[in-house]
Amino acid sequence: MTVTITAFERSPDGGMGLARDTRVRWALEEAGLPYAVRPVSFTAMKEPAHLAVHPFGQIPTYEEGDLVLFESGAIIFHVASRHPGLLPDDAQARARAITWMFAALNTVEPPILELITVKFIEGDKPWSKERMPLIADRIRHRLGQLSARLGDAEWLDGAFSAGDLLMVSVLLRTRPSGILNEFPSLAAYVARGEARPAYQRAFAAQLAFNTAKPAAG
Ligand code: GTB
Repeated sequence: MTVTITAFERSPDGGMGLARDTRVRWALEEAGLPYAVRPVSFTAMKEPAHLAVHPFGQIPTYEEGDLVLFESGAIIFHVASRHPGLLPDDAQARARAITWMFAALNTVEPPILELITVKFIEGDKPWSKERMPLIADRIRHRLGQLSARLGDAEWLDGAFSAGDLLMVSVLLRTRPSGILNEFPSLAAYVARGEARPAYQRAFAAQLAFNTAKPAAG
């Protein structure tokens, strides 16, 4: 059955791969699942047709026959649950990999999102300059804990899993601030994720999508 995901018609990052369709593309590539991409403009995102697919008017979404999903974590869990390569077979290892998926989205990503919000959306507020270092320190605290747990392991818990896919995707968002490079073992962990052929294909696909010239006419 054909899988169709949605992505920004033009990502504001110009193809740096930071929008959340990249992590879904990556999971689909790891699973070896072909997919189509439906571009959605910022206007269309808030219109009834898209709101019927995504109640919060965002990307990414996932359609497979009559199954319609939103939330990148849920989409990746769905893909990982049905295709080999993203979740271990052993029940306990699988539960731990799923725990890392939640940790990436619920514990590591929130302060990173706060920094992005205060920088790009609330940057004109008088308090934003004062708030920024506080949030940056909160991120550093989390990354310090994560780095301590990772140690010199290749991945978070044995073989590469959807937990690593989400953690690497989340950590990538700290690179523009320079914070990622303050943690050399995490920077190397992210680089290992980026070096995976499936990530490379996903990144190249979103870059081509975001830099394609509009059709003439
Ligand atoms: N929890 C949801 C999920 O994980 O799927 C969050 C989805 C979400 O935030 N989607 C964003 C969106 O649709 C795109 S990814 N925003 C439009 C809106 O809310 O109106 C966030 C994002 C946006 C832009 C960049 N960028 O340009 O660098 C990076 C990430």
